[in-house]
Amino acid sequence: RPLLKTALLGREIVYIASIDSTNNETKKLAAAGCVEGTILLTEEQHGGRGRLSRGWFSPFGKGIWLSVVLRPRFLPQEAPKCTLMTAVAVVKAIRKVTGIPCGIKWPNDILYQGKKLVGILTEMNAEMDAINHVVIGIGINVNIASEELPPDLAALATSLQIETGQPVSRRELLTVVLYELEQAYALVNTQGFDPILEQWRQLSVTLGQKVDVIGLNNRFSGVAVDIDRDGALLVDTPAGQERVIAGDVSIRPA
Ligand code: BTX
Repeated sequence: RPLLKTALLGREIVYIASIDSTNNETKKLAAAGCVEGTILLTEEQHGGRGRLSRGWFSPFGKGIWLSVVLRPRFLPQEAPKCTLMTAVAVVKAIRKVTGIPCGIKWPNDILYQGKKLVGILTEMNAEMDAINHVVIGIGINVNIASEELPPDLAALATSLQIETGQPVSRRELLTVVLYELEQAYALVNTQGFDPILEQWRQLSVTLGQKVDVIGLNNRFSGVAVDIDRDGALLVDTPAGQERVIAGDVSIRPA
């Protein structure tokens, strides 16, 4: 694999042409003891998943639909920050390969001009105080044409091909994504999450924005001012500062 510039990520590569969800299959591999750094790639998902049982549109040959197995030594409560780490890595990779100045919408989306290019779904398996594995799912819309987007996504989603006006090499982008993710993971392992959180702030499109926060039972508006050390979003509202935890809310520009 001459193109890969990584030592850990991709040392085992599983390729399955068509699958329900790369995260589902990768969780099985991880539970069965696959090595850290195993990746699973597919051409299409017929049950691609987002957060909160939402779907992820994953048409054949048009994207990078990928899951990565990590076995980090940090505490289970730190695992959600793998999403932030991955977002930083993928933004850097897309900027390097395509020049598109995309940014991160807290917590798990990469947008360009308000439209979603990438989704990230981190799932963890832990026992007691130790992580067994983390599966990071990454969906990148690479060569989807605008007329191929389903009507409900037309206003919400975009792809690298739509934005650059030409096809983008999935092979090249994949190698840079894995390289950047390996760098980010190495940084976390040597220096903790603080440097990544700082990079995340620089690449965020959410901070400084007026947002509506929509939870299961509540809803409020405010200005997103920062993320804290746990990756929670801090929102200033007329009633004071709210701390918003990923997983149970959506946010949208107000
Ligand atoms: P999310 O819950 O933040 O976003 C899901 C929402 O995004 C959907 O409800 C829909 O509105 C919109 N959407 C669906 N498909 C697309 C698309 N292709 N492009 C842009 N917007 C879309 C985001 O969840 C996390 C998605 C992770 C996907 C990866 S792919 C590999 C791995 N396997 C798997 O099943 N999921 C992950």
